[in-house]
Amino acid sequence: MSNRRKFIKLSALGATFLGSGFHFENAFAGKLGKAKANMPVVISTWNHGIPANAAAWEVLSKRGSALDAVEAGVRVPEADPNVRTVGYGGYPDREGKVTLDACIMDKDSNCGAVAFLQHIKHPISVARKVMEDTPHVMLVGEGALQFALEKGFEKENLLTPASEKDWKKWLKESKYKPVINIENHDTIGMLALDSNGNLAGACTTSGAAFKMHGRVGDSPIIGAGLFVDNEVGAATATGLGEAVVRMVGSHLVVELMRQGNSPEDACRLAVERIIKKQKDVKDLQVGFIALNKNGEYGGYCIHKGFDYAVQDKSGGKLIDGKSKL
Ligand code: SD4
Repeated sequence: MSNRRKFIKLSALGATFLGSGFHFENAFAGKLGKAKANMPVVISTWNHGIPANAAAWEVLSKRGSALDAVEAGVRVPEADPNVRTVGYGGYPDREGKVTLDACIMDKDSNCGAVAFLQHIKHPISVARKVMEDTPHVMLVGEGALQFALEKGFEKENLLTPASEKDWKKWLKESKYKPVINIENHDTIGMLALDSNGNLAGACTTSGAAFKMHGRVGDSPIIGAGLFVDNEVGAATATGLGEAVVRMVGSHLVVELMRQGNSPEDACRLAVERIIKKQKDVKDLQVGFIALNKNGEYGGYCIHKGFDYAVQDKSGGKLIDGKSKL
């Protein structure tokens, strides 16, 4: 986490506006319809978003699509064994099995997801295949694996020695208690606006560390871990998935933007809704990031310590998410 601090931290209000304008038939449009859009732009959760955004930017800066950008972007932490909460090298469940969740959504509200998928390093690319090559939205477990193998993905062991060691250490006490802002809640959720003004998003995770075998969080659930509405904006979530699913968090954030709220306000209102409905948020962390059609972005979380990465024409930066508590 310490290298997060090495990056420039700026307020989300510092988003600049470049390029052409948009018009929308909703409160959001009323407020921002004539503003000039900041595009392309990509944002993603946590400091592993910095290299992920750089990969996405490779696509966006060549006028590539937001969809291609978010897939390319999140594949970076998926393949990195040092990112212990996404893809290869992710913490296993209580049985020592690495089970992955991911989803992707495009400008036309097409979406695809996989959950409880084992042995495949890039669940986001399988999710995209579900979206593009099947009539379904979500495949899980054995079925998702079978589908991935049919599509040519390679079966691999995703449990690295480091994660196995930590699991064995955990086994000694076998306590499952969600802990705030340590490496067991570091999903990558990524949102992009491309140079054609189109939005897409991707979300991928190994889920809560040492979770029950078979547990699925918010990250592969469209509306919870990720939501994109190309008329308005996009949002994605990180933190304790159960709390996000209960509020259908990312969909809520997008609807709050539709009502005219800025991305940061929409994230804050969604966080406040979660806090209101939970009895005790002492050990509960949830963070949202959001990007609207004008390229404005923001984030908000329950407890301090959540940050998100942004890349646009002005360069890359890491922003401290504002927090309620
Ligand atoms: C989950 N939301 O499985 C995921 C974990 C997470 O940052 O966000 N980590 O509940």
